[in-house]
Amino acid sequence: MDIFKLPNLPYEYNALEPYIDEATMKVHHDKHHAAYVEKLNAAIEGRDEYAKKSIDDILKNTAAIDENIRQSVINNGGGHANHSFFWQIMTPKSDKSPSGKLMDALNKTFSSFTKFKESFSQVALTRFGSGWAWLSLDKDKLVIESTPNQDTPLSSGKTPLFCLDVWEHAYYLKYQNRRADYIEAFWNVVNWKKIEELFEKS
Ligand code: MN3
Repeated sequence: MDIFKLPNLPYEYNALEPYIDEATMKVHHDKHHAAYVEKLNAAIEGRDEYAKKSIDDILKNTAAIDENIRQSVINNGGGHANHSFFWQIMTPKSDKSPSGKLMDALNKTFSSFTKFKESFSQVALTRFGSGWAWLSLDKDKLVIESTPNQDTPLSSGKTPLFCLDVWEHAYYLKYQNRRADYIEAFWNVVNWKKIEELFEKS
């Protein structure tokens, strides 16, 4: 039996047009994300102890994963966790900027929302090869970082608030090699309401 399941997108495939196109969303969710789930399930097959935890909880303590499947769980479990999270922090009804406590904290940490966007975009742009850009909480501090492959800030004890997939599969159909244009477009579909919720909960 499959322990982990591919979640549905919280909106239609074409909902993020024109910023993120329908064809990309289809292949990204139905093929790439689905493959991570399938390979994760294959890696943990017959190991019931992995059914008792969420994928996020498993990735918070990678040292506890059986050594012979550890890298597969980090890669494919990370792929499942990261994409599940990524779909949630986007919306066709973006407010374009946060408000309340999150806006205050971003202003305080990065001196302005514009500066925060610049720093995050720069980190996303300069991630070499495949990976992710993140805004996370490290204890009480907001931090921007990038991770290679499907690594997650959960594994270094942080709480992710927001992320951007910068693997080529996330943008190549529409933007080809223009990662900067994809990053610029992404700011139009950020689900700040969801991110504020996560921030206030943590
Ligand atoms: Mn991806």
